[in-house]
Parts: sequence; C-alpha cells; structure tokens
Amino acid sequence: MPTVRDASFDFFRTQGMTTIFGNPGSTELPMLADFPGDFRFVLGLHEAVVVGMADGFAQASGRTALANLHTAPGVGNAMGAIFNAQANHTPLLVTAGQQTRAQMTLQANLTNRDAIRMPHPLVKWSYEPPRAQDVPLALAHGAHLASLPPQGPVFVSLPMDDWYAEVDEGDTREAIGRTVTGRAVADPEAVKGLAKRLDAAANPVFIAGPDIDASGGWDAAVALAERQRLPVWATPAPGGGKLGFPEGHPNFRGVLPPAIGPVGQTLEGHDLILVAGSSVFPYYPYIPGPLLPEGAKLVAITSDPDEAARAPMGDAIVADVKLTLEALLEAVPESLRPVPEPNPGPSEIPAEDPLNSSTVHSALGEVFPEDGIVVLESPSSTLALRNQLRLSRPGSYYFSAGGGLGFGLPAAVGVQLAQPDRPVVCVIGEGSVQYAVSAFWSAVAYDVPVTFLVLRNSEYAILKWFAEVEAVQGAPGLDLPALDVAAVAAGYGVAAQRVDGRDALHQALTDALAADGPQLVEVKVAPGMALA
Ligand SMILES: Cc1ncc(C[n+]2csc(CCOP(=O)(O)OP(=O)(O)O)c2C)c(N)n1
Repeated sequence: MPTVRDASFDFFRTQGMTTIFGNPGSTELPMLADFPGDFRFVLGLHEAVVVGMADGFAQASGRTALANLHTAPGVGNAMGAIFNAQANHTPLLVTAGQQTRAQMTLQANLTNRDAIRMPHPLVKWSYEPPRAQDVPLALAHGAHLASLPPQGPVFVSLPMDDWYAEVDEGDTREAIGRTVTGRAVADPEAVKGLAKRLDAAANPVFIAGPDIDASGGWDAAVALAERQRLPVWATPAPGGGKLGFPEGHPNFRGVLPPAIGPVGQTLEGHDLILVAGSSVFPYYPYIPGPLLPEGAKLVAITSDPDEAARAPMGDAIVADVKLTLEALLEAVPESLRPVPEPNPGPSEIPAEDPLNSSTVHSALGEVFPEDGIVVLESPSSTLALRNQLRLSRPGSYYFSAGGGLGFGLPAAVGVQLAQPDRPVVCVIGEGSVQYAVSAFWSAVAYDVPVTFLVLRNSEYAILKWFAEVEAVQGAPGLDLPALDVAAVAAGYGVAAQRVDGRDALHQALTDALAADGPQLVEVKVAPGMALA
C-alpha cells in the first residue's frame, strides 16, 4: 500500500508543485526522507525567507507554491511573510511539522499546541488532519483552496509520524487526480449595464490594479482603454503589488496618491471611475476628504468578494478580472471621445552629490533590459522608480501589497527561480535588507542571478516623511548609520560593490546585469523622499 508520503508527493506532482521551499527541523525530516529526484528543495535560513521566496515563485510562475516550516517557532518567524502573501493574493500551501501524534497531548517538546489558531487570521484555511491517512486529502484541500479566487495562503499542520502511515490506494487516486478551477465569469447583465454606463459617460477614467496582471488581463485592459479612450491611473502604490497597465502607454497618467483626500482630488472632473483588479483603495496615510469627486460614480471589478464588500463607495462586480475586462471590451463600441493627451514620460533629474534616488532610478532605466523584472522594497523611492522606469510588460513588477518589510530580497530570489530567462533586479533600501538578509545565502547557494541594487541613505527615510505627515516630532530610531550591506552580502558569497555617483552606478549596473550569479551594487543616496 502507498504511504502518506507517496500519495502526498504524487499530489504535488499532479499540481506541478515540485519545488519545495523550506527550513527543516527534526519534525520535518520524515517528510523529506528519500527526497524524490524529480523534486527540488530550496533552503531558506529563516522562515521569512522561505515564505518570501515561495511568494515570489508563486506569483511569477502563476501556480501555487509550497513552503514547509518548522512547527510553532517556524510559523511564528514566518507570520509577517504570510501576512504579505495574503495581501498579495499569492496562492501558497504553507505546511509545518508537528510532534508525533502519540506525544501531542502530553505536549512534548516542539508540540505546536494550537497549530490551527496560530496563523489563522492570515490564511484562508488552517487545518490539522484528524488522522494520518487524511493528510493527502488535507493537502489537496489546502492547495485547491489557495488557488481559488481570491488566491491566498492556506496552512496545514502535519504530525511527523504521519508520513509513514499507509493510505487506501483507490481513495488516494480519486483525491489526488482532481482538477479544480475557479475563474468565474461576470453576470452578463451586469457587464451590459456597465458597458452602457461607460460608453455614456462624459469623462470616464480607468484605475488599473495588480490583479489585472495576476489574471492575465493586461491585453484586455490596454484594448479597453484604447477603445474607450480612457486615461489610466495605477492603483495607489502601497496596494500595487503588480502592475495593471503598461506605464509607457500614452494613456497612462501615473500612480494614484495613497490617501482618501488626494485620490478624490486627483480624479476631479471624471464622472465615471472604472477600477479593475484592486481594492477601493489601498489607502495610507489618513488624509481625509471626499471619497469621490463631486458627482462621480465608481464601479470596481474584483475577484475578491471581501474587496467588493468592504469598499466604502461605488458598485462592484465580483468575477475574474481578465474575463470581465474581455466581456466588457466586447460590449463597448469604439468611443468618440478625444484620445487622452499623451503621457510626457519620465522627467529629467539633475545629477547631484550624493545622488538623489530619482537619479539612481533614471540610471537604472538606461541599463534596464527590455524583458527585465523589478522586485521593489525601497520605501522612500517607490514612486520615483515607477516614474523613472515606466515598466511596460506584464509580470515585470513585484512589490509587497502588505507593506511588511522582508519581502524584497527573498521574493526576488523566488521570482528569478520561476523566470530563469528574464533578468531580475531587486531594488531595496539598506534598512529593508535587514529583515530577510539571509536570502543572500539562498541566492548564492542556488546560483540565482539576481542583481541587488541597494540604496543607502543611512536612515528610515519614509518614516521621517511619515513623521512630518503625522506631525510627530522628536521620534527616536529613525537613523541607520554605518550599515555596510555590500560587506554583509559579500559574507554570504554575493559579488558586491559600493559605488558613488551616477557614472560609477551606470557602469556597475551594466557589469552586474552582464555577469553570472547574484550581484550586488550598493549606492549612496541623499536622505529624504524621492518623488520625481
Ligand atoms: C516588518 C516591518 N517592520 C517595520 C516596518 C516599518 N517600516 C516601514 S518603511 C521602514 C524603513 C525602511 O528603511 P529603508 O529600507 O532603508 O528605506 P527608506 O525608508 O530609507 O527608503 C520601516 C522600518 C515595516 N513596514 N515592516
């Protein structure tokens, strides 16, 4: 008879989940025994790295990824990363080992006393199978749920002795051979109604969110904006985990500001606001004001019922974003409205000493490969990067919609593993590096050729900006003197260098992008926010 391990690995095979991210302990070793040759194990030296890599890998491969953690402390270490995966709508099957069933009740060392409750608010489903032979079915349940809309992480706790138990061959075959798909089309009446409203509007605007890219709706979004002559804004940066629209397109206006009042002001003059693939809206900080401009109506298309239900304004259609945009495209005529004024493109930044972060991103823009991918965690220069780089291909941008630091480094490694043929550049602040710093080790160990671009401003610049917004004076802990990220990365085996000035940066980035293996360029930048 097959064992739980045979059946579980067969299930992983049917789902294409043959890369396992993990950081094992004694309770996970039975799962990894006789590790099959057609699987790949990617070791992370901290659980934030394990889940961060799996998050990037799942997003960039478009399939559910598997992250295996070490019982309660491993799950504890991973909580921030699981929070990010939930906000990113990333399909993840997170598993963790558990004490042997015979010793759980007496709470032997490493027993996860309340395994189900521990990650509960951060996952779609949290479970510990009641019997060993239920493990394959529980893993299938979790993986299917993770991949159904809204996609997100799930958790299954696995007692360590379960892997050796035998399972019924027939039952297992039924359970692991199943296909579950969940891309729902919108009510045709709702689409027809929206098409009428859109075409009849005097000055409509389109807000593109991350789930356009996640659903494969990029071409439909572009075609709709062109047919209906819509100016397009990207959803505010904190929630924009992916791009929903090419930023070099003439209809593209920019990134919406992240607060209530400024969003309302930016959209002034529009009578219909069509949002796709985003919550309405990922606001922060709190700057009050009217939610919508006077007289404006809003309609959002989202695959997430919770996003639809919690929105403070507007109507919503819950359905697959791509399929709905395609249906809407079919239902609207070519508009007679004037074509939006063409987007002026990135602004010129004068070179200064030390460099402004906008200059860094303009230099990056000059050497950035056509098919390049950015993984971004540089809080004070997020907008500057979007303004200077103008990414225009799907699957080119990954940013933590959750805002928990520690996403950038490991996610870049996961994205590169999923997209080995596209160059990945991880743009990151020197403070953000520290949250999942051992991702450098995984990049070296698996020869993952990410180019890390570290902006060193010797402070938590974004928090100084927030202090101004919040009228907070005299807060301690906002300076970061004397961090040498290049030296730390070199300690992990990354080829790393520090540079000053635009020309040296340009050269260093050119060399790093042409080289094999992980490379790091650390550049000194001026303190403060960069917006241009
Ligand atoms: C896990 C976690 N802890 C703390 C924060 C708060 N935080 C947000 S941005 C930031 C500073 C990041 O510094 P750095 O990467 O150097 O970027 P800069 O602000 O200088 O651009 C901090 C500490 C967070 N977002 N996540």
